[in-house]
Amino acid sequence: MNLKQLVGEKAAEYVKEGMVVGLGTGSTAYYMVEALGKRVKEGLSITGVTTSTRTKEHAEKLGIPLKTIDEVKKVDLTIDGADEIDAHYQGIKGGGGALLFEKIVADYSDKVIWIVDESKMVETLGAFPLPVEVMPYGSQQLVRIFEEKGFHPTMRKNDKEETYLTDGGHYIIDLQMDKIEDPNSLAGWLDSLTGVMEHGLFLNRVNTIIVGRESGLEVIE
Ligand code: ABF
Repeated sequence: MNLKQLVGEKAAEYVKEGMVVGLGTGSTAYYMVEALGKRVKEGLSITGVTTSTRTKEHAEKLGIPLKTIDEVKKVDLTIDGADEIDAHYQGIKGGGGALLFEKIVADYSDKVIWIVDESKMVETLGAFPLPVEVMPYGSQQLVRIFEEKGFHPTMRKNDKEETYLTDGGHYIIDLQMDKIEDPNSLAGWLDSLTGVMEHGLFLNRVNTIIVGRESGLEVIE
């Protein structure tokens, strides 16, 4: 069974007529967007607000009406994937490189649903490299700071081995933290660094988590 498809389609059921819906990024969110596209073809009237160029292109192909985050008063519901979720429902996102726009859309949403397969549920965050989105100007200074901290930073590359550029025109430095015992203080420290635009620690930002397990669906409210 395709657990990503299972949770993506389940999450699409939470979308009601007339909603402004934040459309997430990634291979799980893909199935949610597909399911919404089908419902739009059947007459559902919604407005999508996308979190990446690739989700925008996908939604446009399906005929989902779109507006930017600046053209709507607020977002009723955002549905997005995640890379890791710990026992306190804190998350790491950004493996797909869309963390800044994802966090912007999520933070202007009344409700946020994360959709994941069971492999994303962990005891403690950190096995997944923590993405940090940075301004290109000064990024090597940040690499040096992260190296001195022992965070094993790597500048993310695209599939042509060039420095990856986000939709926002920034670089991403991935940190290998292994275990993040205190995500709140790490997030506070990252936020204090000049040149850091955003990081992939999504703390206290989710209302519902839908987990696809081989044994079935788990909904955590
Ligand atoms: C997006 O969804 C990204 O932040 C994250 O990398 C991705 C989750 O991965 P996937 O759904 O493709 O497994 O929100």
